[in-house]
Amino acid sequence: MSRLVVVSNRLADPRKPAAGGLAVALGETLKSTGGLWFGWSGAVVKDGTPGEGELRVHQAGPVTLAEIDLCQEDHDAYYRGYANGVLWPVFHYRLDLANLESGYLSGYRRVNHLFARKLMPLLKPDDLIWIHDYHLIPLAAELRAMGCDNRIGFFLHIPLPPQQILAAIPSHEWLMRALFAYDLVGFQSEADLLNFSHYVKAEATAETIGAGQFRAFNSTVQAGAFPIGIDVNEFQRLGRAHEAVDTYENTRTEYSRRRLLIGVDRLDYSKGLPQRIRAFNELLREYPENQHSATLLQVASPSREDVDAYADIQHELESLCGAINGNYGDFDWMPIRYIHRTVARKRLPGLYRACDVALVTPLRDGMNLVAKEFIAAQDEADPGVLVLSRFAGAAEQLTQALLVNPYDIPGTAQAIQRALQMPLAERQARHAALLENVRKYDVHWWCGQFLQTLAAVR
Ligand code: GDG
Repeated sequence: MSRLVVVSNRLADPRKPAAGGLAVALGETLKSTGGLWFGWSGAVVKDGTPGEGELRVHQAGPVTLAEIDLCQEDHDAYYRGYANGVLWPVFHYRLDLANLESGYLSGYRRVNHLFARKLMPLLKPDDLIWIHDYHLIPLAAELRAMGCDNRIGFFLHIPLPPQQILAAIPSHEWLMRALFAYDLVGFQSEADLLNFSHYVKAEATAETIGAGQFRAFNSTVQAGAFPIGIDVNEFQRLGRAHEAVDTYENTRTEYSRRRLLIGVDRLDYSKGLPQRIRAFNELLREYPENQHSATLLQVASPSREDVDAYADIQHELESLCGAINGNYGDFDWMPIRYIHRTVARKRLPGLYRACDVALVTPLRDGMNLVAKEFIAAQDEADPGVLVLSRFAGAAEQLTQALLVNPYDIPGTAQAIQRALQMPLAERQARHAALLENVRKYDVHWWCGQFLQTLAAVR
């Protein structure tokens, strides 16, 4: 079995309890193959030289961790500027928020070149290389230019937008051509794969030469949909531990007479938070029996606060929540508990289980793992209901959820009302089907499927 080499923007130590399902799943495969994980350390060196960074290699059991520091200028251009100021908004269909006139592209290329330069000497001829996400799209092309002939796979964790949106990026052709340096490119959903297919056929006159195989730019790439999952067993184990049980009990005691709704998101404009809050407002207005009864617990964990669009969404959300609490709240009831903090991962399953309804209503999302975590955390005898945006990748799989259009505020409010009133038998039937799907297509399935496909291409 070949050694696995994982490359991601941010290095995660698979041994740390804070690591999510992805780090755990990749960690297991890395362990079994004595693998290497390469990525940015998270450290920004104030007066470092652009295109340079110190590499530190250390052993974590059988896994080798190789981490590199970035200087301020590189970090600003590559991470904050291009990856999160251009690619993230455009890939989430938000041209209005993209900083397309910026000169960040050179920094993005410089850091990908730096990653390749530092990774290259660590590689062995048989290694299977798996590169993750939009920060590192040109990495394989950089490695190829240095003579790397290994099998290289790429997985895009975020959506791929339609051709007409992608084409607004001034260097879109360069970016998409870079995908053809990979042997395998994986997307979250069939919709993303279809967008890829349309783009390469229209912009690069690509030919399809077999199932999921595209030929363009004198190269052939295999492309496929590999919907990511969670580690269901690990999450359910977490749910049985005392931190989660305490959270469950304390939440139920605190809100004993209330119906509870939950939202857990990074504070990001792609997550549809203002629309969700407005739908909750509409619920209270249109179905007043929910006043003094329903409470929305919204966790919005701080994210990318140095990018302007993120500060704007934070202010919008604070003002919306404040207005609703002011208009409807009473001395003994507040409609929204808005928590702008990161909640400990150990508490999440208990929180999910204590709630009657989950609101997972992104405007666009590659997959959305919160939807899957909520399903995994429910009490099968008395499960909660998932209200899910049709624009989350997860909607292709979780068809037994109540699917909503998050832009349709009255429609979303109506679905929330239906969720709150759903009879036990229907809740059980929907949840059983959802859990079966979440269990079958878990993170180990995803990892195995991708790596098997990668090992078999060429
Ligand atoms: C990207 C894609 C795709 C959130 N708040 C807290 C917290 N979280 C955890 C959740 C979940 C994870 O963060 C969020 O995952 P999502 O999938 O919802 O979203 P992104 O962060 O945007 O991830 C996404 C994913 O990559 C994987 O491919 O599904 O579409 O955008 O696990 O539980 N965790 C803790 N406290 C919080 O306050 N501990």
